[in-house]
Amino acid sequence: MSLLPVESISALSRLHPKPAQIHFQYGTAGFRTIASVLDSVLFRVGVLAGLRSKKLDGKTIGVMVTASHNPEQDNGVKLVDPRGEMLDTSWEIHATALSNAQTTDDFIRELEKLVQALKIDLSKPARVVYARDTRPSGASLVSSLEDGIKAIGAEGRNAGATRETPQPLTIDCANGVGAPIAARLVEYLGDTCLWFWKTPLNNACGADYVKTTQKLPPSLAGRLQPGQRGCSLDGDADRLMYYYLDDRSHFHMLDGDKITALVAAFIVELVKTSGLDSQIKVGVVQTAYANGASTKYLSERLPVRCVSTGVKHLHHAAEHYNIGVYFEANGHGTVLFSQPTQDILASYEPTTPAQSTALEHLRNLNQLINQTVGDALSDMLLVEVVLAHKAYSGNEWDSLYVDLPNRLVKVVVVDRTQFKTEDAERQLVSPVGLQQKINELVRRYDGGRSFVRPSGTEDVVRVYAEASIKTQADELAFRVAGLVYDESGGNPATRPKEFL
Ligand code: 16G
Ligand code: MG
Repeated sequence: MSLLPVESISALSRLHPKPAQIHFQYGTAGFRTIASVLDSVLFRVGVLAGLRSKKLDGKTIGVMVTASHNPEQDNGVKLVDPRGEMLDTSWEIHATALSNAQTTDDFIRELEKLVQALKIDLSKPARVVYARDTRPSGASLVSSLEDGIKAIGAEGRNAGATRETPQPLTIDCANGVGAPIAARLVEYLGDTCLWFWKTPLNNACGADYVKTTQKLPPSLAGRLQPGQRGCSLDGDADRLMYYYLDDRSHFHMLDGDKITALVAAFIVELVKTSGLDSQIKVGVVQTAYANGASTKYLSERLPVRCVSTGVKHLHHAAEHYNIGVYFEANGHGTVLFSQPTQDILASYEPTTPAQSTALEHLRNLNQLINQTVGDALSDMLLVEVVLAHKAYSGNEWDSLYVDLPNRLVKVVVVDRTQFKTEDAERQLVSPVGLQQKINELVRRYDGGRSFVRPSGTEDVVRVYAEASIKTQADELAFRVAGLVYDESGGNPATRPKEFL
């Protein structure tokens, strides 16, 4: 059986002497008092957290450095058990005893008593995760805690360390109906976290510009800084496209598929953490335009249905899930909570603090999301909430999956009504025989996928193609476009030359 690492504990403990005359008490929410006397307590809590983790076979123990609503000059520390609940009350007395040992030798004697009494196997691993609030005293108290974690040989992880100050978000409202509302929103949120930029209505700006050109609206050039994220709404504020500039100022688009992946994965996680996963099933609805990589990413996590293009089809299908997440790649979409699900959320009684937090987040999302119709500003707030919770930058969000190269081509045909589809627009049934030819072509491309459908808003037929490399996706799209053109009786003399 291993022994206490007495040497390292002694050496480090001497750096954190207990102030004389002060009696500490592990109370309702841990130790809490004026921050200037807490140094030794933090060190000793670090050691104790390591022992508690060993006692629980290496399960992770949490330590939170905070004095909640108390004045700024106060601080405190509390221990959290592996499932997120408060420290087992039978250990509070050990915490109090250790914190009051007068000298380093007394402290070590107390530790030895504790190890013996509780039969702690010191050869077990120990893991401690910790964080602090924003009090000025927090940083130095955390470093005392880290000394304690080190002294007992536990593995420590600072869960608050990587959180950077959130970058402001730039919103391009295409100067449409979202613009005056976004301007009001900025009044509430302050311009450090939200900027709003005016541009001529739908002129080289807005969600459609971003999706079709895959470029930053020129009016935002020089305003969006590397690492910063922005978003564009369309004129009637029912489409949302996100994007960011990487460190080298390269533009990256985060479309409706990326929004689905971000939001659906977050909701699934909350449902699971809240303990409601046997009662609430989350599902996703997409169209054939969803990037194949997004469909793969999502299908590995939850049920995914494909329906015909158009919000009405997606919305209707999403109503069949307990929580249905739908976004078209072009940025239309929302999340729907069924009535029975809303009832469950309202009445469910969580049994641990972690369940309770997750439940609260679900209830808040249910309030935040506009479930009547895809509403770009409400969707934007939803995305911001998830990014803040996950502490994701644009780059981290983008890395959930890597888009397959793709190409969308329009074909002007004599009569687009001769094009008829089935299987959520993925198969052409008319003109007869054309689907067969497309299938033969697709088979020749690695990772190839292509479908053809008549547009519902323009007098054209749309061709979509994907392949594992960009030049192949382009070539496949143009070849399918060529088949469509020829099949529809297009004049060979006016056949676009890129339709190979
Ligand atoms: C409309 C639809 C949109 C669809 C698009 C397809 C609504 C509110 N909008 O904008 O959902 O993606 O048409 O256009 O339903 P297309 O048929 O020309 O490809
Ligand atoms: Mg619109």
